[in-house]
Amino acid sequence: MASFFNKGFGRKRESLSSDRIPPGQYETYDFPVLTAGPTPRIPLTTWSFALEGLVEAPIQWSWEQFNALPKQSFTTDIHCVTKWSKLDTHWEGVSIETLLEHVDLKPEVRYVMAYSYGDYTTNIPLDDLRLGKAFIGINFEGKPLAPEHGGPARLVVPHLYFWKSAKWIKGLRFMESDKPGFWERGGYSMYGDPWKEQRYRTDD
Ligand SMILES: Nc1nc2c(c(=O)[nH]1)N[C@H]1C(S)=C(S)[C@@H](COP(=O)(O)O)O[C@H]1N2
Ligand SMILES: [Mo]
Repeated sequence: MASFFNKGFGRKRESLSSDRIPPGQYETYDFPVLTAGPTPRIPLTTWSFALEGLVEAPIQWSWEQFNALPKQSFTTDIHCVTKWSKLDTHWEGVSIETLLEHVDLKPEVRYVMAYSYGDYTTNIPLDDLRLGKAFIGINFEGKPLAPEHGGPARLVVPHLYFWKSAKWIKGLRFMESDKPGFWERGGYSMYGDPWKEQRYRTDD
């Protein structure tokens, strides 16, 4: 009887976690670092984060001001286009929805360009950042986010391939039409849905 239950339980757990691994991905337990170029070091005294582009009035926060915004905890799975997925990562940060309470977007806004210290950019549809789907992560697994993973702050958009989660985030630029960011100009998907395996532009 006991062994019957053990087997059943084991199988169930296995299928649960594999249901969360998109096609062509494998599960990893460490946290690989993937950066195009050197890791920027941003002193908190000069760090700032802006919302700009097609907004009635752009806004910029200092580190101190940003940290006074309401934070939330997020548990998410992340999927890198180089085929690793990591389940149940724990973050603390400020949801994009919370940030959007501070600006009036022009009605024509449909897309966002996330831009980083060190010149990395990535494009995301506005709707994919709203309703708690994305956040600016500042703590990871209970500690301040490490510089190689994008600390002091990175965008996290868990439902898209992880290249959309810009490390060392500096701001979001609101746009009317879609434009390719850094990897997208290099041939990666404009959208990057891991469940549809949208890795390259030819998969869109
Ligand atoms: N600023 C910046 N953000 C970035 C990148 C980068 O090179 N620069 N790489 C992207 C890619 S391809 C991935 S898979 C993830 C990797 O995040 P990690 O190094 O924390 O695993 O960050 C994304 N965000
Ligand atoms: Mo990636």
